[in-house]
This record gives sequence, C-alpha cells and structure tokens, in this order.
Amino acid sequence: MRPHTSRDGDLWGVHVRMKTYSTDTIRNVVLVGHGGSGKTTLAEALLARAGAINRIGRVEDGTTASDTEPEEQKRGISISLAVLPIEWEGHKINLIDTPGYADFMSDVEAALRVADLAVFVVSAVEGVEVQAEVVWRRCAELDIPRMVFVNKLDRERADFERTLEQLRSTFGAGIAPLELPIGQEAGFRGVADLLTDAAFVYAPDGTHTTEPVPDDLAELEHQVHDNLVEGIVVADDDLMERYLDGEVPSVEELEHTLAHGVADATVFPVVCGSAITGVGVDRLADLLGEIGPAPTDRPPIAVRAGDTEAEVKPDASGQPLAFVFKTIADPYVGQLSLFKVLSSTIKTDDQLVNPTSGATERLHGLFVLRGKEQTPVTEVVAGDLAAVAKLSATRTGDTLAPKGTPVTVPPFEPPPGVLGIAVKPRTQADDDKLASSLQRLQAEDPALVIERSDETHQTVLRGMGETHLAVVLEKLARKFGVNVDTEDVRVPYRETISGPAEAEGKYKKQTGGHGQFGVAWLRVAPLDRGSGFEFVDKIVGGAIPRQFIPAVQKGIEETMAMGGVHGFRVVDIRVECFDGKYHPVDSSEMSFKMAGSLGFREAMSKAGVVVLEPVSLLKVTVPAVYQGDVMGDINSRRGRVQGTETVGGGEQEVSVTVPTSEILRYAIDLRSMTGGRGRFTAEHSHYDVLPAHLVDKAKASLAAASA
Ligand SMILES: Nc1nc2c(ncn2[C@@H]2O[C@H](COP(=O)(O)OP(=O)(O)O)[C@@H](O)[C@H]2O)c(=O)[nH]1
Ligand SMILES: [Mg+2]
Repeated sequence: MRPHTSRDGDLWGVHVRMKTYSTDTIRNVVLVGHGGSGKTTLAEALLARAGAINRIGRVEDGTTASDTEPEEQKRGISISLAVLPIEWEGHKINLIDTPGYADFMSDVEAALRVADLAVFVVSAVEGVEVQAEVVWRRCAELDIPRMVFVNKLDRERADFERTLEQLRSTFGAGIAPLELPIGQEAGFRGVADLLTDAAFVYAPDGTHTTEPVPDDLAELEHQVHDNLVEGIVVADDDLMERYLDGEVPSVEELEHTLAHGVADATVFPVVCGSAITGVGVDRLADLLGEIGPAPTDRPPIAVRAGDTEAEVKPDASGQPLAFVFKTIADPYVGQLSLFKVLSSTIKTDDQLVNPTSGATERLHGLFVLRGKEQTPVTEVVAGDLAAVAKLSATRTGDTLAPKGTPVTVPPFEPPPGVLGIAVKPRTQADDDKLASSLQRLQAEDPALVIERSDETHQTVLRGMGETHLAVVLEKLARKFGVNVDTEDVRVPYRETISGPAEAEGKYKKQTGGHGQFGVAWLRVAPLDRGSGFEFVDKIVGGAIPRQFIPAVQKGIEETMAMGGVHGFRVVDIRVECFDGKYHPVDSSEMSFKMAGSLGFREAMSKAGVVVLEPVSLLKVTVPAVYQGDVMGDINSRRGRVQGTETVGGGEQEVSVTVPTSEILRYAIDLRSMTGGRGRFTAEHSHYDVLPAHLVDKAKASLAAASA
C-alpha cells in the first residue's frame, strides 16, 4: 500500500458512500477454487455489474480491484485475500477473493473463518482441480455452506456436462444444478434457469433479457427441472406431500426450501457463466441474495472465557465483539486490521480489550475496504466486515471484546511451516532491521514462521512452499527495505563418544614472570541419548584446590558448545575429574579452564567419536492411492514407518521417523508426488547415530557455513 491515512481517501479514487445494511441483508461470500479458475475475474465482473467500479480490470494487466500488491501483479496470481463489497438488490454482498495456490492457503483459511457461503469457481475447461478438492474438504470440516459457479463456458473445449459429472463424482449427491448453459464455447450466450423454466440471454454489456427456453434445450431442461424440484421438495415434508398430491410448488417455495438446504450445507447449487463475457454474473449475484445464508442463518460461534464456553449469535443486542481475520502490514500507516463483527454494533472510538494481548484498543477510524480503497464508516453491524488502522497489540486471529468480558474466539491453528530457507542480511543496516521487519510481516502472514538457531547460527524462515518464501523476501525488500541473501537450512548435527576413556589435560605456560599451570585428569563415558552433560567431581585430598574445580567444568562445557572433534556441538557425556596437579603461584581459574578443555578434547579422541543427526517425526496425510508411493519414498530417505491410520475422507495418515536432513525439501517432493493432494507435519523427534559414510557430507555443510 502507498502512504495514506483514512482521511485522505481521495488518493484512492472513487469515494463511495455505502448505506448501512441490517445483519439479515448481509452476505459474506468467499470465492474459492484452484488458481486460474477465474475467481479474481469473476469478482471484477460482479463489481462492475453492481456499479462499484467503472472499468473492468484484467488480471494480466494488474488492474483488478483484488490483486493490488506488486507481488500479485508481477505473477498474475492472487496471493492475499481481498474484501470487495457490492450492493445488490437490497443486499450488501461482501465478496472475498482468495488465492488458489497451495502456498497461500492461509488466507483461504482466514476467509473461511468469516464467510457464510463459499462459492467454488470451477473452470468448465480444466474441470475440478486439486485446490478445489482441498478447500471443499476444509469447508466440509467447518460445515460451511457451498455452491459452484462453473466458469469459462465461453472458452474452447468448455464442457458443462463433463464438469457437472466431475462435480458429482468428486463432491457427491448434494450437487444440484440450477442452470443449464445456452450455446457452447464462442456461442455461449445465456443460461436456462431450472427453477423458473425461463431462459436468460445476455447482451455484451452483461444485461439480460428473459426468453422462453430454446427448442433444442427444452426437453432436457424439463427433465432436469423435474429432477431439481424433486431434489428440493424432499427436504420439506409438507411440501413433499403437496407435491405428491399433484400440487406444483411455487418458485418462492422452492427457493425457500433450497435456501434451507444451502444453509445446512446439504445442498450445493451449481450455476454457470463466464466471468469474461458476463453471462450468468448478475444471476449469480441475485442468487447470493436470494438463497445465500445471512450471518443470522448460521450456527452461533463458540467462544471461550477462561474455562467456560459460550455461544455468540450475530445479534444487534448483546455485547460488541469482533474477530480479526486478517492483518496488513503497512510501513507507513502501521497495520490495518480486517475484522468481522460477531455481535452487537461496533462504533467509531469504541474501546475494546484484546484478551490475548491484554491491550485496550481504541477503534479510531473505522472504514470499509474494497480492495485497497477505503471508505470511512461510523458503525459496523453484527455480521458485517470492516477494517481499522493502528491497533496497538492485536494480531490475526485475535478477538476484541468489551472490558470485563474477556471472551476469545478459537485462534487459527498454527501453520505447519513445511519448507525452510535461511536468510543472511546483506549489510549492517539490513541486519539491524531484519528481526523487527520479519515480525511485522509475520503479523500479516500467520503462515510465516521465524526461527533463530544459535546452534547453526542461522535465521530460518519457514513457510508453505517456494513461492510463499519468495514472496516473503520480496515484501521484506519492498515494504521494509531489508535485503537478504539466502542459503540452505543447516541441520544441527551433534557429536558424542562411543565408549569410555581417560586423559590428562595439562596446561603449562612460562612467559616472563608469573606463569600458568594446571593439570586435570578426566574420565569420560557416554550417557543415554538426550541426557546432555554430567560433571562429577571426584577430587580427593586437594589434588585440585576446591575453588578451581568449577573452572575445569566450565572449560569442558565451553568446548562442548564450541564443537568437538568434528566441530559439532558435543552432547550426552559424563565427565569425572578424578585427579590433578596445581602450583601455589602459577595456578589460576584460567589455567584450570584450559586444562579442562584440553583434557576433554584428548579424552574424546581416545574414546572414539560418533556424529548424531536429528530425526523428525513426519506425519503424511494422503489419499489412499498414494500411500504406497509415499512409503516407498520414505524408505529411500532412510525413514522408518511407525504406523498408518485411516483418517476419513478416503485418506491415510502415515507416521514415520526420518532423518531431518532427508526431508528439507519434502514439501516440494510430496506436492509433485501427489499432485498437491498430500500434506504433512514434521517435528523434531530425537537424535540418532549418523552412518559413518555420511559423516563427510555432514562436515561439508559445516565447512560451507564457516566459509
Ligand atoms: N475465456 C475466459 N477466460 C477467463 C474467464 N474467467 C477467467 N478467465 C481468465 O483466466 C485467467 C485466470 O483468471 P483469474 O481471475 O486470475 O483466476 P483466479 O486465479 O481464480 O483468480 C485470466 O487470464 C482470466 O482472464 C472466463 O470466464 N472466460
Ligand atoms: Mg485470483
């Protein structure tokens, strides 16, 4: 975003005043689906049709209302969600355009948290693609009402029937077509509405005229109409009885019953059109108002206050409550928080508390966002979406509640951070700003995980994939002027001993006047994995004076941290100091620290050293057909299968332990192995002995690090 305040809204072009809508006339509609299916273009068409924009932008030109960030325009894809409200026939429809690529799923997740209906945009050319399947499964888990817009019917090789068949076989019986296309490919010019038995034929400006259904379609239309009516009336016993008695249900009755099925997420209407030619676009908007669930049609939201749970309904009465579903980091105006009002009405200058951070937040300027255009408002009713700038301590997923009522909505699940990259600031200035800038980026992007390891001395960014991480680095440079180089993530190898040994550590130095002298005899023995370090003082008879024994221990500990024989951190060793010598004048803490260090190194080499490698617990969830491939691949990565479990939806969860060094790029490999249908989590499990033939490779990574 460019510098601005909510007052100089003129910078943002059209200044639209929007009237206030009551909760039951609000529709929060998220556009979801695979990348390239036409979500952003459809949003643009809806905005234009509703008169919210004067000119239809194009994804290719970077001129759409939703793809406003340079990182989106450069790639021609949506990366973050965009809220795009339109006013349509007495309704305020808050469209939320979302990304369609797996790397940016966290914004889809955020949008699903506030949506009351998900419209799946499916290309009639490409059909049902993987990201549509992934989001459908997520919507089913969250019980979100769904419908489908079959898009691109104007394109060559578009096929409505084939797409419909695919929708049925992928998503099941609830799929209910409400329309049939009139004409094909370049000849696609309208839709036949199965509820009203009428045809809508479109002019180039996106308006339509109502006509009788064309003859060549009439027979099919009647048949599908009857199927649809039967499909709808079964949901209502009374209507069903009257239908069987020969009564023809009215369109209003059918719509009413259909709306119930949609709200219950048992019926998933399918409509069709083209976001480019505008066919079917206004019909979609009509339908969102007519059968799309209002916030009041959805189940109440579960909130927590300490140990107690409660439910919140989007009532005008009750306490003001808001949920922050998205944060945008702006280097000039600070952060912008997008929120949904869960209950009551929120007004300018309201003071609410963020129970998570404990901060009291005053909501200075409230505004409605449309893409990046801001329109100031004075109040926001329950169920509606709006934004506020400059909250002091509120992050994505936080709740804003009245003072004294510390309720919170369940936060987002932490993202898996499946792919890592290490970053190195280029200059001192970059270094100074790196940590704080990353923190601000993380506030807008909950899928970004930042780790600083003092074992490998790396700052590691973890994200959802290569494109996600590339975008993070671009934003870091663009928004905060911080430039970094990248390198592979290093694995924190460690070393330990394979047997017992003893050695003398002797430090003696005679330079000019007063010298250094200390001798410590050490006995080392391996400890169980994960035990760390144990120091045993076995000195008797004052062979080393009491006050110098801690120095021996310190010398050993520093050597372990600095790196042992191979240069890796040393662990799981017990050291006994059982004898020594001192000099009444030359001995000092310094000389015994050195003696401890020297004796320890000597004892380690005598004992024999093994390198340890971190092992991860990996849980891979894939459709059952990929299970064999996944297990075979894990074997080739020195992994061990721990078990498999059926997790529902035809998916299997495979648990394996596998050396961490073998799965650094697993996010990329699993995606290509499963066509994007697999997902996984990985966490550190334990350390295990690195096979001897791999030690040189491990040391090479360390050498590269210190180069
Ligand atoms: N012919 C045709 N092209 C479309 C249609 N909808 C989208 N497109 C094109 O498909 C490409 C991807 O569209 P976009 O809106 O970015 O898809 P998104 O990734 O789902 O947001 C762009 O080149 C659009 O111009 C349509 O209905 N017909
Ligand atoms: Mg898009």
